[in-house]
Amino acid sequence: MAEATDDLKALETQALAELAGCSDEPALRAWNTKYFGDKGLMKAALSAIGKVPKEQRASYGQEANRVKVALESAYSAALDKAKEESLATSLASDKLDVTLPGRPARRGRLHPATQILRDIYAIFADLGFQVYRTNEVETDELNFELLNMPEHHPARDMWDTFFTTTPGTVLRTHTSPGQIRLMKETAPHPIRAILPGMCYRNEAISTRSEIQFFQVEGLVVGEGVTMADLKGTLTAFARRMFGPDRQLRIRSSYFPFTEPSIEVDIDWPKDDPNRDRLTKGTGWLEILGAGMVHPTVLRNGGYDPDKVTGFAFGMGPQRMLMLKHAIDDIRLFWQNDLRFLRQF
Ligand code: FA5
Repeated sequence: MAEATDDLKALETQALAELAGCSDEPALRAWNTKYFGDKGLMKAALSAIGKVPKEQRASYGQEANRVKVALESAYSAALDKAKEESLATSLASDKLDVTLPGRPARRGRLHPATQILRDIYAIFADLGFQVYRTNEVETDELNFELLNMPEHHPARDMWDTFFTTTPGTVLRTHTSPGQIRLMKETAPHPIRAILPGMCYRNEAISTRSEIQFFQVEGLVVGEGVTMADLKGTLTAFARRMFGPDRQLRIRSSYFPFTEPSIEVDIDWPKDDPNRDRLTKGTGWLEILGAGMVHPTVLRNGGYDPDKVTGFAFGMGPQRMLMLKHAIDDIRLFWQNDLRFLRQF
């Protein structure tokens, strides 16, 4: 009998010593498995009662139970203590200083090309123009033919074109094909609208020209619309966009879909050192082409050129931004350089 309970006491002493050596929760749980798991030492000691001589069984059982309860309560006390300690450690390391000033949230902003488009919409809205959007992938018929440029017309060379893999389809080289779409939709009623959108040209990239750029087309159709209305509209627009001190220059020009045709330049700020380079020494930068809508184009749009007249223009918002802020390279717009974009 003395031998059997001695084993139990030795087991208790060993288990308690090991328990005292457990420094954290995982170690404690490993200890618990060692003594109380399915093949645990304490379990084995309890089931060993069958091998103890009959007369010693009662006291062995009592002693085994005492050791079991003692170990269980020592384990649960040690586990509680370890949990408390780990909570205290994490509270100490995660502490929050509510007096620290907050980090300012980074605010997004509109891309300068979007900003100028919105300025343009606002100015033309005040002049009574609606906004009309049309396709970026256009048919050859709308991009050229119905604009008075039949196949092989030499003026097609004015627009270096990206063709798509679908025959007869191009990336629009200008917003003018939208004129035909809008006229066909509206005829015989009057029109006063702007048509903004991205255009694509297969041309050499330079400080003033990109292969992808915005245009804003304007179209006015109605009875008695004259060149004076065109000049008045463009002058009113330029005054509001660039201020009363900037000069506007109107030159005669040629477009197959307008007759007569003009181009409009704005003077580059005189104190800017890049003036000569960007204006090829002239002091002026072209911002738009315009003219009176050609009778053939009016007819293609469903109007009777004997009854109505119209004017149209196509402007380059990015060129205008360059003028407004003396930006010396149009390529900056699509490079996504935050140092450039954050200035707007
Ligand atoms: C045209 O595209 C005509 N469709 C404009 C027009 C409309 C004339 C209606 C008459 C009636 P042009 O190729 O000149 O014309 O382009 C018009 C404007 O778009 C230019 O003044 C310029 O501001 C801008 N632009 C043209 N090409 C580029 C380019 N590669 N990069 C940036 N802006 C450009």
